[in-house]
Amino acid sequence: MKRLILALDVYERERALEIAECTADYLWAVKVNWPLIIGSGLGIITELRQVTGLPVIADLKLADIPNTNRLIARKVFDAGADYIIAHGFVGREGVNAIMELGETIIVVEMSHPGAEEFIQPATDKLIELANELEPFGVIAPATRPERVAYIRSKLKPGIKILTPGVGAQGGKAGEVLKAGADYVIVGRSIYASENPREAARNLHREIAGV
Ligand code: O7M
Repeated sequence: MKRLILALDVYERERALEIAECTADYLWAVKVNWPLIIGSGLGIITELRQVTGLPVIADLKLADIPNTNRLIARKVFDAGADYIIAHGFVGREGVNAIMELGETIIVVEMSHPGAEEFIQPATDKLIELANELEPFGVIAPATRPERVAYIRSKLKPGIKILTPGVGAQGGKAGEVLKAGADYVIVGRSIYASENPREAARNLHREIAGV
């Protein structure tokens, strides 16, 4: 089973397509964030799907009023995104507006040190929100496997846990999968390496051995 998601945080369309194509064999999905959408336009989502045949996750971390979330999400799903990532702290209506249009992933905790300031104190409530709305999945930090284990213990079975923070931010794929993650999200360790295909293959092998 493939459990690796490529975080394709480059600006340039051609570079993005090249990296996605050469790593696709080892991926479950490709995640696009603002850098690539700003650099290459929304059409990159359709192109990535065509080139890789894989699902595309639009990591916009939407955090607006329901109407604005809906307006953005409609265009992004129309462009071919299979999943959209949203913040839950704006309240259930904001998330619902996206979920009505397509598959959604809710951030319940983040991977960087600053996550301890505001988002970690809200994690329990964000887990409750996810359990109520039952999105496809939630985002949790690969940099803190013990928090992933905690989140897994509170989250309804069936809701997937996707974990960024492996590699460049210090998290280890094997550890976080053992802690209960379903997928690992990896950016720089793949796209900034000299040989992205080999980097993705090595991670794929590490994951397969868990
Ligand atoms: O492997 P990296 O550090 O180069 O990239 C990690 C990617 O995951 C990058 O696209 C970040 O925006 C994203 N991310 C985090 O690093 N930390 C988080 O807490 C949340 C995300 C994310 O994907 O949120 C949905």
